[in-house]
Amino acid sequence: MLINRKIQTLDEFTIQQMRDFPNATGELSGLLRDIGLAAKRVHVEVNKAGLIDILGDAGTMNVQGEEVKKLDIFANNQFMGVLRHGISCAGIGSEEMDDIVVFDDDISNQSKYVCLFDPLDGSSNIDVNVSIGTIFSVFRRVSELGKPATAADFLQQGIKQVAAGYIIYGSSTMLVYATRRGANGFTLDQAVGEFTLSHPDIKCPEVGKIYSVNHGNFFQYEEKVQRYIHQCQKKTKATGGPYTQRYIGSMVADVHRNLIKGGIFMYPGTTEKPNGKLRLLYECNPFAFIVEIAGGIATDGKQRILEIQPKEVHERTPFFIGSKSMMEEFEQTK
Ligand code: AHM
Repeated sequence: MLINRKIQTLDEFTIQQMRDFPNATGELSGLLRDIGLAAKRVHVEVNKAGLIDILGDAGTMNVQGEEVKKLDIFANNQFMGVLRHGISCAGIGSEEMDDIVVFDDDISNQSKYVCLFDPLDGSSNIDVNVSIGTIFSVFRRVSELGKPATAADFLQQGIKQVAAGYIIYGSSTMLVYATRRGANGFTLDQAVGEFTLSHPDIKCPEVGKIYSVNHGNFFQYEEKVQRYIHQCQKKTKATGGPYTQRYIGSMVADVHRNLIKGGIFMYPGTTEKPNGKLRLLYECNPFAFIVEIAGGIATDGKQRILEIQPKEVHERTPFFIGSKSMMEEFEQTK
């Protein structure tokens, strides 16, 4: 039988990367393998969503006061489960849970990483068969190894992330993750149930033509944002405008598209919600890390997302992210 050695699985890729570091313990590869496993389980359920009665509201509210869908709970339990039973993670924070969960057992207390995740982002799109995603962020603990993880392990600046990634459950299921060495994308080969390297060394195009924002909130945005949106709609030789507007309402899908094709995604503050909707730790930090590694820029409109010192795990921030030249145009808008 012919074996196509051009195909590289997620596990092969992470192990190969690890071999370049003689002191690596393999914990990060293990953690990524665990995340890949949970992602495959969620992929299966997402694909069954129209067939079985897993759709609909679970009848509870999450800590943000939003309706929880059943699939959110399923995804949360899968990611928490694999990380708890793995050997690489000392604790987790989830967008679906009020507080961090410290695993506090002999193996977990020896683990050097903690993980934060949004198990199912864009969940309002589940019922209508639109792409949704999982977002994750990995930090090295600052607390003492051998003891339980602490809140300080989770409340680190985004710049300290060791790895960050997302899974998009779309026309195909893809896992993209970045470390300081680069951003790489893996597509799930459903025939064999493996994530395989399909998008090596992702670079965000420096110039893009897509802008993504919720236009319904236009009159609630600050004037600078309104002026920039108008700028995006103008015909100019310098920028190649007008740009194309695309907004799915699933950040994973919106930012993924802009990362691959070039573009800017904005979730600004509004008069009603000055800090916007998106969570710094669960949504913005991981994407800021991935997009910066791929050559793009991410800010809250004033400062780099990755330099914000978080005060609490559920805090929100305005979010602007995308291609370098478009982000610079936005920053220069008066
Ligand atoms: P959700 O997971 O409760 O659906 O909320 C997160 C999503 C993001 O994926 C998306 O960018 C944003 O909410 C869209 O919000 P809006 O409908 O206000 O534009």
